[in-house]
Amino acid sequence: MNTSDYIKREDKFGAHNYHPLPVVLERGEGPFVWDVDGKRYFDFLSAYSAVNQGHCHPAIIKALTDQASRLTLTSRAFYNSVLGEYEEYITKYFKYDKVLPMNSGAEADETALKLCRKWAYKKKGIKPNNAKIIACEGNFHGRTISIISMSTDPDARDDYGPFTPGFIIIPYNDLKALENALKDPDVAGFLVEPIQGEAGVFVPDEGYLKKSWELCKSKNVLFIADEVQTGIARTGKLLACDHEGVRPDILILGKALSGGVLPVSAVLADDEIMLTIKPGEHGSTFGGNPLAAKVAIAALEVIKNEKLAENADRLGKIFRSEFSSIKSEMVELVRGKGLLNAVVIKPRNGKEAWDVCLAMKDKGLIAKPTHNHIIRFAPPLVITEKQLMEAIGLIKEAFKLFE
Ligand code: IF1
Repeated sequence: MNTSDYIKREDKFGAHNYHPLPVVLERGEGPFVWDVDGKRYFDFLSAYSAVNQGHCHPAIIKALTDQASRLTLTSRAFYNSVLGEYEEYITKYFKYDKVLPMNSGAEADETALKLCRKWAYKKKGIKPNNAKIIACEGNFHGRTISIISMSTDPDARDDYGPFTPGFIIIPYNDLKALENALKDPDVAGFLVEPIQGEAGVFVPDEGYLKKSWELCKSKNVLFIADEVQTGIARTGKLLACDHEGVRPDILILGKALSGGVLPVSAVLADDEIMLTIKPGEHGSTFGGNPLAAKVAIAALEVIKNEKLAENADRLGKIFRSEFSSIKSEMVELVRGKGLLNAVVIKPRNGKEAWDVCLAMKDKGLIAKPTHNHIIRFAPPLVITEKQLMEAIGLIKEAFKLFE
């Protein structure tokens, strides 16, 4: 089978809910992936930041295979010998009283919304069914019906109604709008991405998170951070909220929590909030399974042992400064934090971000456009400076083709 055969087969038997770059991958190691012809690429998407620790990290794969042959799933109807170890590990790691384990990012976001509503009725004293949660324009929190009920992206919403009520949508990076929305006494929470990923790696003004947190505190409203994409060292700190010294009341993690090995997500909070949910009131068949628990411990260990936050911080600065030196009329703007970066592309001679991505693929580097005119650059955080410079060389060569 060649590349085109693989693509045709997916096209014939799979739903058409994606439009991938025409490359068929079969192997990965560290910052690299290889296609079915054996060609090597720098992976500059990292599975949307799930593979921060690099592809097939040996310590994570060892944790996976060791546990896989012992016990993989018990359900939460019984205790297992690993879950408690993981719960202790992750709560000490992120400094919260409790964790609620889930699988996908969307499920963790849903969990946070439910937790916030429960807290609103049990603790804040909001009248039944009246609680509201504030979210931001341009958000991305996943694909469930309640989550897309907060979305402002027509692709995510159109023809999926009716939607879940109880959300107030305000502009992102707008403290006045937040202050105004918080006047409603039925507001229970503010859900925010510290950097908006899907919106094109939109970094808010310095101080936005800190001031938002303070505004929430003044109104007894929970500050809920979706760090599914920005968390776990991606932006140069363990959490993107750490850049402003903000401690969310509810912290949502996913993606790199497993190093890209399995879907593992988590919601962290202190007892006052987390213990409002009682047995039988929320859960998941796979959440907290021993395989995921061992993988997540290993994945978080790698982040610490290999100082990946420091690496992301240092190499991110190099990346942005190298990129600003690219003399291409197509490069309009480079923005980001750590190794979560995006380049805004100005179309030229009918060529746009998609064409640049095809050219980079030919040169040996894969990345994906978002919103037609933005390319996200987010390599695994294990990439070395030497490798990063080589990758930037390939990107420069690709841009030259459009001059
Ligand atoms: C896809 C984007 C990235 C997320 C945040 C929750 C979730 C995500 C902040 C849900 C997921 C993904 C999913 C992926 C595309 C992608 C994405 F472009 F859409 F915005 F990463 F930038 N919160 N983000 O970013 O997590 O349920 O998927 O595990 O293909 O839909 P999930």
